[in-house]
Amino acid sequence: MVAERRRRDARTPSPIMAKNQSPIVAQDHAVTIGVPIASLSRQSIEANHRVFKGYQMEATVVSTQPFAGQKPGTSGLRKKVKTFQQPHYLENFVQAIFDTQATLRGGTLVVGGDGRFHNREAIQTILRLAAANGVARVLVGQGGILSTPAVSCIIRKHATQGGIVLSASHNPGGPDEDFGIKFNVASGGPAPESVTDAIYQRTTEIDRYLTLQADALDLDTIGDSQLGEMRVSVIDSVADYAGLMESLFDFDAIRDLFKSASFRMCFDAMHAVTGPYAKAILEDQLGAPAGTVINGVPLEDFGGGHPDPNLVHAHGIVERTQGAEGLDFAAASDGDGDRNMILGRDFFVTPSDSLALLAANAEVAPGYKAGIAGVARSMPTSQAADRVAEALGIGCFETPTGWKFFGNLLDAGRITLCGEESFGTGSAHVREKDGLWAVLFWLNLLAAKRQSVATLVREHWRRFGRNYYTRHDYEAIDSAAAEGLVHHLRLLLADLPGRLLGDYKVAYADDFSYTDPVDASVSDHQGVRIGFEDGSRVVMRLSGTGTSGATLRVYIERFEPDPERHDQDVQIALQPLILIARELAQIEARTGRVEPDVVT
Ligand code: G16
Repeated sequence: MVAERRRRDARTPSPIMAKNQSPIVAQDHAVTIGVPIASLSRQSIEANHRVFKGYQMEATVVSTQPFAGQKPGTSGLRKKVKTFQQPHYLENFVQAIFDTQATLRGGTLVVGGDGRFHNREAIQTILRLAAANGVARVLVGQGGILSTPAVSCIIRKHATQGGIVLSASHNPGGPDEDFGIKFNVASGGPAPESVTDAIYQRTTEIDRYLTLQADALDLDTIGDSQLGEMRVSVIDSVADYAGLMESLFDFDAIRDLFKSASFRMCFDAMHAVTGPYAKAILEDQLGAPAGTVINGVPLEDFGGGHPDPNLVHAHGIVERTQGAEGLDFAAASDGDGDRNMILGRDFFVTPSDSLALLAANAEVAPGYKAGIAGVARSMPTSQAADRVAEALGIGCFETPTGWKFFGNLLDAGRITLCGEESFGTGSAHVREKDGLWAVLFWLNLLAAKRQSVATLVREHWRRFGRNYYTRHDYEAIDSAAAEGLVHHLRLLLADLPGRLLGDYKVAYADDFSYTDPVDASVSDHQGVRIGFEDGSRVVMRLSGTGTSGATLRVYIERFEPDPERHDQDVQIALQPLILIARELAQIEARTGRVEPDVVT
């Protein structure tokens, strides 16, 4: 692959030169290009063929070839760092974004990431491509840091044409670990499938990208600079987001909660992106004691940890909530700040219950005082929120896994709150799930009710019943074996309804298909659902976010209306259904795995 520069006729005045400027003479090293120019439209060549800032800074056309497998998964393109470090790999994907998203030319783009290894290099690459592709302005988080919900917030607040988030979310970081890139559209939400499909399609045929030869820009100093014709504004990573949070929650009530000596909490930022946000909001604005935020400095390798806020990877704070001296409240967020885990003393709130509880109590927060229009949950998320929606008489939607599927419902005002079992909760305030938002909502709730986390949840169960729920993950299994397992399940589906599996009679069995109620788009094959007559469910699907082999997720749920039976151990309460799932899918025979790697 050859990177060469096109010769520009130096006598042609630059379209951006001030009237009195003398023509700028092309530097000698602007040489003839040897790339398939025929693949570029004349317009796009001319549009990118400029002289900037008193010296030659032309768009360079670099010839390239498609890489296989640049199809975005559940949430963007996630691969090993080493894959992204291959020459042209990131450039191809980013160019595919510019080639398919016409509004970015002349528009404004937000760029930032979770600070993981390769974040800064990737941002510099994106800036050069953005300038060469005619983007007018880029807003970059200071130090390259922006959480996923902050990107969504900034896109919306500044009415930009989109944003690029660099993150592999909860996956580990470092030279041998994971990296990722995701494009968000002008609503602030993850690109819908029509957009990711177009980007992917473009990556399969791409043969050139446009870039600038330019030194790396300073990303650490807030302020504006110029890259060719493009303005680069390094912005405070936290300010816009913090302002939005203050508009939604009762900060005075939360301040009072922190003043009460009996309330003790801890927030684990897992050395990922939420550290600066949590420190600014919880400690500086809300007066939580210094040290409330732990692991608050974003590190390129997350301190060697796995920035996934669940009982396994965030066990440090789980321990701090245990026993009579345990903390009253603890929470954690993930790599890019969109996930959350909520804990009380000796108590773990499942993400499914958290969504249901927030929906049932939304009016405690000023931003939701007027009530909520509806709720949505991803298909594998427990049906706890459905019961709240029914009681409130509001709409309830079941969508495929992936935050992008909530976008249309939020935009159309059909829902206000939404959530996923994968530690994601959010609302119409942005178009991403939002870890710190969920923590603040819980703090607002605790401040309003002055009850413990455990009491709040138990009272909720008493009122609505308890949906026992667990997820079993079998990670990095052989991809062919995983596909075979899913195929096997699909073949079983037609014969399952009416059959008795253990004590459970199958009411329905299908491969979930979703028709978007707003734009009627259809998404098929979103996971195998087996529903039983008592409302219990077994769901199985392959993860769309892993980077090694395949991950089989098994989701199990059982409804228990009787408050006398709300205190069972979750795994024991669900044991019969767990065994049914294993047997039905032939998990051991097909994957060689006896037990799951992660149980949440
Ligand atoms: C992403 C998506 C979520 C999804 C989660 C797990 O979260 O945004 O919608 O629930 O992955 O997906 P899967 O089960 O396919 O692995 P994140 O936090 O990784 O961006």
